[in-house]
Amino acid sequence: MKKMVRCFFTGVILGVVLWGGQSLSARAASNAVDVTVVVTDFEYAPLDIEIDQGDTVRWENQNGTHNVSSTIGPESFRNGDPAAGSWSFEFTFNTPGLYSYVCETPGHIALGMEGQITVNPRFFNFLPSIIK
Ligand SMILES: [Cu+2]
Repeated sequence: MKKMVRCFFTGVILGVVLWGGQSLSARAASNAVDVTVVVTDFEYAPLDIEIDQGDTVRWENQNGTHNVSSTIGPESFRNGDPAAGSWSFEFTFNTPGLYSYVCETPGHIALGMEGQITVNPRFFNFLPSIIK
């Protein structure tokens, strides 16, 4: 009986892991934009965002000379030197954690161009739906 219970739980855990992995790879394949951040003089809107592991963020410059360059976080990203015009940049966050990024145009950090992204692990997101 003890062995059967252990076997059952091993099955449940294996199922959860396989399900999570499948959902992650399915999302990566679709590569859809989950959050769009508008870049203007002198802000990222929204400034602080919370997303799930595997989500893609898109930055769209609408006004001024700016860029996107990570300063803190498990993965780094940078779209190049600050530029004017209607550029856009996409990054997919596959590693959970807290990220910070800035605009490297001199003086823009002091004007508020420092954004934060919280990436939640996908496993913990669908765990409550199993318990329900
Ligand atoms: Cu800027």
